[in-house]
Amino acid sequence: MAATTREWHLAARPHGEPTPEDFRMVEVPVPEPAEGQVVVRMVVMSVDPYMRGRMRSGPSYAPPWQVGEVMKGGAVGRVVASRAPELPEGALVLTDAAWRETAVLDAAAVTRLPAATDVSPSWYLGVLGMPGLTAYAGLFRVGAFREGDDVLVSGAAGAVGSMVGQFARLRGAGSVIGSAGSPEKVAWLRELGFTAAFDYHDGPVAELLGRAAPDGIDLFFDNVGGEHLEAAIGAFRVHGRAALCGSISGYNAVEPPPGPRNMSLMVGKRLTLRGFLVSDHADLRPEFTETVTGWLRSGDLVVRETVREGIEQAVPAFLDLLRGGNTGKMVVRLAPDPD
Ligand code: NAP
Ligand code: FER
Repeated sequence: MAATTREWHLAARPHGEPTPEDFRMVEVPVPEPAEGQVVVRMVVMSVDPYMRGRMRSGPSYAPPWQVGEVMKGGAVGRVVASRAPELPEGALVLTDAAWRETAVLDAAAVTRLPAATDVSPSWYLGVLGMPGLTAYAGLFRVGAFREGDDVLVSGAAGAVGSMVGQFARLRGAGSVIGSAGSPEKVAWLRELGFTAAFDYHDGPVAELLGRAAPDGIDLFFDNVGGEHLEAAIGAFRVHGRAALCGSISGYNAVEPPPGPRNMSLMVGKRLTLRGFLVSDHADLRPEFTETVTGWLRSGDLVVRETVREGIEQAVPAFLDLLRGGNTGKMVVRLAPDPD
C-alpha cells in the first residue's frame, strides 16, 4: 500500500476567476486504518461548478473549504485495505473525500457501489450520480415537465444539461432547444436529438433564442443565469416554468451580476421561477436510477465525458470546467478502472 498520498489543498481564496496559485499539491503520509475504517484508492474524481462556491468563505448551502486543508469532492474508489467487515478489499465505493489519491475513511462515510460491470465507475459521478439526479429532479419535479412542452436548456452540453435535453426528448417534449458555448458543442447537441441549438457567443441570447424558438417556450432549465434567464423570461408563453439549477455565468463575478430587466413580464405571463438543490430530492433516487439505467441499457441515452489523467490534472481540469473546456461530465482519472 502507498505510504504517502498526494492531495490538493486550498492555498488561497480567489478574487474573481481562480488561478493555479489558489491551489497547492502536497504529499502526506497515509495513516493506518483504525477498527471500522477502510483505505480507499481513488479511481476517478469529480470536478464540479459548485466547488467554486466552496472556495468562498461566508454563508452558503455547503460549508466552505478551509485554506491550508484538503479539498473535498465526489470520487469513486476501491477499498485496498479494510478493517470493516461490511467493506471487503476490492469493494467499489462512492466517497466525498477526493482531491487526493488515497484516503482512510470510516466505513459509514462511504457508499458501496455494485461491482464494476457494464457501468463505468465514472458514471456514478455523472449520469448515475449527482448531476444526473439534478437533471431528473429539476426537469420532472421542479420544472413539472409535461409531454409536449417546448423546453429550453442552458449549459446544454454539460453534465447536467446534456441529460436534461435527452430526458426531455425521451419523455416526449414538443421541442428541445439547447444553448452552449462553441460550434462543436452545438453540433453535438444536434446529434443528441435536440430540435435546435445555438452558440450563445453568436449574438444577444434573446435574438438567438427568438430564432431557435419563434413560438416561445414552456419550460426553461437554467444552468447559466444572467442574460439567458432574461431571454427565457421574454420567450415564455403564459404559465411558463423555470427550474433554476445554477447561474455559472456569475460564479466568478466580483460584483453581483445584473438581474433580468424584464421581471415585470412574470405577472402577465403568470410565470413560475423555482430554484432547487439536488440534495432536497434524494427520495427520487430509486426512480431515477431505474429509469436512467433502463435508458442506458436500451441505448437511448448518450453519455459523454471529458476525462483528464492524473492527480496533477485535477486543478487544470477544474479551471477548464469553469471556462467550458468540457463536453459532458468532466472527471479526472486517478487509477486504472477496477476489473
Ligand atoms: P457543466 O455544465 O458540465 O460544466 C460547466 C459549463 O458551464 C461549462 O462547460 C461551460 O460550457 C458553462 N459555462 C461556463 N461559463 C459560462 C458562461 N459565462 N455562460 C454560459 N455558460 C458558461 O457543469 P454541471 O456539473 O453540469 O453543472 C451545470 C450547472 O448546474 C451549474 O450551474 C451548476 O452549478 C449547477 N448544478 C446545480 C445543482 C443543484 O442542486 N442546484 C446540482 C448540480 C449542478 P459552455 O462551453 O457552454 O460555456
Ligand atoms: C448538493 C447540492 C447542490 C450538491 C451539489 C449541489 C455535491 C450543487 C449546486 C450547484 O452547483 O449550484 O448536495 O452535492
